[in-house]
Amino acid sequence: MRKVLLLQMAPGPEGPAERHSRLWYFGLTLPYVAALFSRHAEVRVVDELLDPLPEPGSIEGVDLVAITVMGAALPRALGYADELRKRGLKVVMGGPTATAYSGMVLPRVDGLVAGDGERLVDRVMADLSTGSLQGLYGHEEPPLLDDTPVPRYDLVDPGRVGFYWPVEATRGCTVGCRFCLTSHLGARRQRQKPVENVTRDVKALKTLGIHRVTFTDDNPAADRPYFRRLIEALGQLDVSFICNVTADVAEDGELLDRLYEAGCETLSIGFETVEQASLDWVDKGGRCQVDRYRATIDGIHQRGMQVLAMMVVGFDHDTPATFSRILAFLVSAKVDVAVFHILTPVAGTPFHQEIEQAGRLLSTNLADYSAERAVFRPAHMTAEELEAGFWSLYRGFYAPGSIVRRLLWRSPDRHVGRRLGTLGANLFMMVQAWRGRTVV
Ligand code: B12
Repeated sequence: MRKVLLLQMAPGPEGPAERHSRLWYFGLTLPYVAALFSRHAEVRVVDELLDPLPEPGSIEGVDLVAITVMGAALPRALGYADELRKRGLKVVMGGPTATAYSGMVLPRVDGLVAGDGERLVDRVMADLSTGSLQGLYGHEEPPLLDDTPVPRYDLVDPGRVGFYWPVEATRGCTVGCRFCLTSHLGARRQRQKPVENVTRDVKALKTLGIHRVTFTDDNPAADRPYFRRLIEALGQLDVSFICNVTADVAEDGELLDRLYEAGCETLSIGFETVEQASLDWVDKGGRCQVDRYRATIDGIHQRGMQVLAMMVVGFDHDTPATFSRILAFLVSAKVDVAVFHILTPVAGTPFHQEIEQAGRLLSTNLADYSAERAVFRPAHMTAEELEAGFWSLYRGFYAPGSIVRRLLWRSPDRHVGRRLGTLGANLFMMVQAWRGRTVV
């Protein structure tokens, strides 16, 4: 049996990474890619967000090192790959970031898996056994997701992750936000796993004693009939779940009822901004209107679910006043949890092309592309003002007064345990914000 070492790299500059004792929100990539490789090999997994990577010189008895990277992790991943290859180890890399920056990655690995790992991992392993890794592995057409393995959840240490475990139903998004890689890599198409595969994965989690799941899907409701079938099936499984929807979907009262009945605890929504001009620029304005956000949030709360707002700052229509407008809106609407990002021009998106052509890029060092740094020149403020505004917004949202107004000054509901959990999450984020840390 071949042996594969599968690694997830932490973000940041080269050198030792900042590690977490626990990952409160973890992705599906490692357990899922491990399952793809497990069809051919014995797999060992190291997540650098949690544990140090093995010293390149100490790796023995491994046929292939497979690396997944996200965003700002790419420069460190390439440095590590160089060290491994100097010692004769074979390295393949994959994930959306490696795909978007394939020109940078390809010369420094033995194989780059561009796009989905399905089918391509089989080809990599076949070529590995004949000693003929091919460099670039890509799809002519993105594969169907009808034969997906159960993620290797058994490789995850429950003591080192949060309460919500990742599950995936769909891949790709049809909306086409100008800054988002998912839409553009996937050509604004969505592919779906059969609902039975999703329920099978949730049942696998239940056998491990996990009853709370979070969908990694960007937009699982893009195909409404599929989404309804999914919700109905989840409703039979007695689990609680979190999932993304677009703000317009969350205006559908009947759908909200079905979601609540099926066990949905929290809807995560990319509101992005409270400046309608910015939302129009994103290309989301056609379907989402800022003046309807408040009613959308109220509708979700009235049904006993919570709202996680995903916000972005740094649009060309944003000014220094935008930060306080966003904060005032989120606090008055009593949003339960929020995640903030600085707009980041990722290669492969229309936004990146515009910013590059306009000569507005301030940094091309991907280690800065963490969504906490201003890596391009904003239109109506300086880069320093954008970063300062981002931190003031983040700290303001998780300030004690804001937490009290959002979570405690409101009519009690019957989900006492859940409310306490959200309060705990807010207090944790308050500490993180003051320590200057965002990623969970
Ligand atoms: C969960 C998640 C996180 C978690 C990660 C927790 C963890 N590391 O365990 C957190 C919240 C920490 C996070 C942080 C960030 N994230 Co993130 N994240 C996601 C999310 C929602 C799900 C990832 C997932 O589990 N997908 C499901 C798995 C199965 O799919 P997959 O990872 O694509 O893997 C498939 C293929 O890509 C391939 N594959 C992947 N890796 C490998 C490796 C090998 C060897 C092979 C063969 C194949 C392969 O095979 C898989 C099966 O087909 C995605 C969006 C999405 N829907 O994918 C964004 C996403 C990956 N994140 C993104 C970004 C931008 C970030 C941040 C920079 C900004 C931010 N704050 O969100 C930070 C950066 C962190 C860093 N390392 O620098 C972008 C990446 C764009 C880019 N090129 O940079 C995405 C695509 C979101 C988006 N729409 O823009 N994220």
